[in-house]
Amino acid sequence: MFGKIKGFSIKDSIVEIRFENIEAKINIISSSIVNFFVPNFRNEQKSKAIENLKIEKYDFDVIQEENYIEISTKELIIKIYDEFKVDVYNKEGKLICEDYRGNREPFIKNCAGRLDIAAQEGHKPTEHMEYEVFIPKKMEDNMYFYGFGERTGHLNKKGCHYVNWNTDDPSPHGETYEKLYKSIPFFVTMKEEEAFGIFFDNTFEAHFDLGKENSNYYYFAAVDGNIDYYFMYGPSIKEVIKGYTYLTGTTPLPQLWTLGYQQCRWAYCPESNVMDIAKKFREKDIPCDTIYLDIEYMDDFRVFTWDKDKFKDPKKMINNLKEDGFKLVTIIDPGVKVDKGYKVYDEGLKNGYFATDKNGIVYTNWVWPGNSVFPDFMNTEVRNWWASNQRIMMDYGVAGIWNDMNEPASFNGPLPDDIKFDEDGQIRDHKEIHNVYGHMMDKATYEGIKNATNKRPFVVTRAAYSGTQKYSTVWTGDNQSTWEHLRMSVPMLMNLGLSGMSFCGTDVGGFGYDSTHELLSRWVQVGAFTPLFRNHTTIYSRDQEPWAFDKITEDINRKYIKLRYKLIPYMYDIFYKGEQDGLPVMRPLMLHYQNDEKTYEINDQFLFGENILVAPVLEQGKKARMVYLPKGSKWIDYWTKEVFKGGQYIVKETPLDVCPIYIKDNSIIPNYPEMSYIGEKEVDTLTLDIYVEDEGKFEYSHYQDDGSSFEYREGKYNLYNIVVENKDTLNIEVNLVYNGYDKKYNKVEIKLNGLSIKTENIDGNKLNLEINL
Ligand code: MIG
Repeated sequence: MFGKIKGFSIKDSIVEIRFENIEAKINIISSSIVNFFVPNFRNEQKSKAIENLKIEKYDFDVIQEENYIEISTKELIIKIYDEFKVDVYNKEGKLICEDYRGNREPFIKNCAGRLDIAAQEGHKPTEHMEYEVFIPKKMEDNMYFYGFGERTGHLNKKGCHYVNWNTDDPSPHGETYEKLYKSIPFFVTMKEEEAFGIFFDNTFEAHFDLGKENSNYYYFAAVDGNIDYYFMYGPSIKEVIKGYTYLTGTTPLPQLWTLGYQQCRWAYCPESNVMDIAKKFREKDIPCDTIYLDIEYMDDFRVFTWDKDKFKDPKKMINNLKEDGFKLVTIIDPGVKVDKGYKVYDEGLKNGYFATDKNGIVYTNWVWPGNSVFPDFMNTEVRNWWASNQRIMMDYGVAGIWNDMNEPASFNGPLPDDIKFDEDGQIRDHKEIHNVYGHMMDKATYEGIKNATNKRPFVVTRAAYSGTQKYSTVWTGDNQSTWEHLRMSVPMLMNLGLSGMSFCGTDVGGFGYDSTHELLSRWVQVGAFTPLFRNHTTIYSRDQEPWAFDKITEDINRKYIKLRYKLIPYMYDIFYKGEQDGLPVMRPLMLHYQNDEKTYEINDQFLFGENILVAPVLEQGKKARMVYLPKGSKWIDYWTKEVFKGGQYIVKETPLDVCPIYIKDNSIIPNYPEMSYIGEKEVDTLTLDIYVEDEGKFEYSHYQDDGSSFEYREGKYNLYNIVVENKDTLNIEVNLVYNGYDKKYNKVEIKLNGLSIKTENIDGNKLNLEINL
């Protein structure tokens, strides 16, 4: 297809390589991030995921050898051969990513000698799909694959095949599912501590085959579009994630209240039901910040309206909720009801804001409001209009918007490939924009809320593409109240986190089917550590609020929801750092222990930030579980304070109210006092829970701001540096090292291993506390 190399030229950061038949552009974004672009579909390179890409300096060399062109940066050597074959070496000259040069050899299905019958039934003896874009890389032994956004199955994706085509499939998502609601064309490959990432920025139906077709190669491919992919080097996975989020954006710091517990169901309705739920939380002393309204609050599912029979005075209701410390989040679907006289429909129709068929006639399909039309979110004017509609909800006092059905989902068969969208003057087919439809809706929603409130928008979305993390929190759609789905939620959320989606969660308790006392008890133990902590269930399922079962379940819910609130300042610190380095809240162990092979495939444990290891129970009736403690550190059992050496498997007994939690030795964890919701109490004491076993010195940086506005971006925040040195004396120093926000802590309280202390009662040790606020 490409032919032989003819020559090259350099323009700023781009090396243009002329092949016989086509030109390729290699953009050296940094010493470790390189974009490979071939305009085989369209000349323009217009990413939906990457906005405002900055290339700071051009620092690379290019030479032409006899049969290849070599580009070298400080970290990489890239060799480009005829037919656009690419090999990447690290600076020590080790080949780290090699193009596969052999033929495609799909796996064979035996078909038991029934070839003719098999063919009649639609089975092909070989599994083989043709693509317009097809990039195969050589598979090696001991390769691990992570990322790919929201996927069922396990942490390591080797041997699997996945498809990017945003899909709302209401049946129970099994391990074999190749596609779900989100399409994140990004993955990390690791071999012997050496990791790199690939971001394949193609919005068409894309495929990732990790050695399923043939164990000699893995590939990424798409049914159409350009060759457009980014290679980002590690060698640490952390660096890869940093590179990926440098391109597509990091998760911005959320409002503090969004980190509290959230209660949802399809659907709290009417108003009295909502108020009862709110009251119950306070009566039962179970912290909660947020209640959701699902589709039933709308007037016959017309978006941006209220059913005034069921909700007489939404503003008043929301105010009453506010007085009790609750925020309200409402659902919004993209489908606009076809209905003359309904403002949103009329406006959109008049201005040509809806997608059309190939003849220019407004396209309709069936969703919740019945016959509906689909806003053309590819168009800036339409996005601005949708953004301005957010104000309707914000004026009622709604605190956040939950975008559902934005794959887009449809009940009357899928949207045809050739439905037309107008990307600011350029017509695009549904086939091209399907996977970014939700992304663009989220972008509009984010902008609208930002304009209306000037606060950090809280948007929750079901569909997403790479880069959606800049605009929205994600949840994993319609899971089921089954142990299988609890088990899968852990690797699923870890891979979402590695894919830039730090603010993510699943429906705690499970959405479809009926939860049980034990399942909810275990699920809330995971939920307490997932960034988005929301209990949600479907319309005809059994109730699953924290009190919906027996007293034991209620007590367990209270215990873990309270633990969550205690850890919010620690989580907020992770979010603050994550906005800079792209690292997620919920992390697979290998992210921090890449030199410990035993961590590479741990599916049922995770790190909450760097310092807290969680090993939840994910099976019914399990009274004990094995826990792996990574090497290089000691670990302290959060409940018993027992100290363990790292690099070993231990067995932890797990009665129903115990989720195994281990704190890394040399940790400093800021805590909140008990509260029923964020903002209930002014927190003027900085409480630091310190874990220290051995002699040594360690530090921690703690962040503080107003918890809601964008002023932190203008420097209105505080940073505290905490230094602990344990020798003959335990020295703890707390220093305000950046002073930009006027509300500060005026006291420091120290806990050791979770226990409040006074300076005089530490056994045999002296505590020297120096505080400079
Ligand atoms: O077709 O709004 O995933 O959370 O409760 C179902 C009703 C539509 C799907 C969402 C779910 C929500 C439900 N929605």
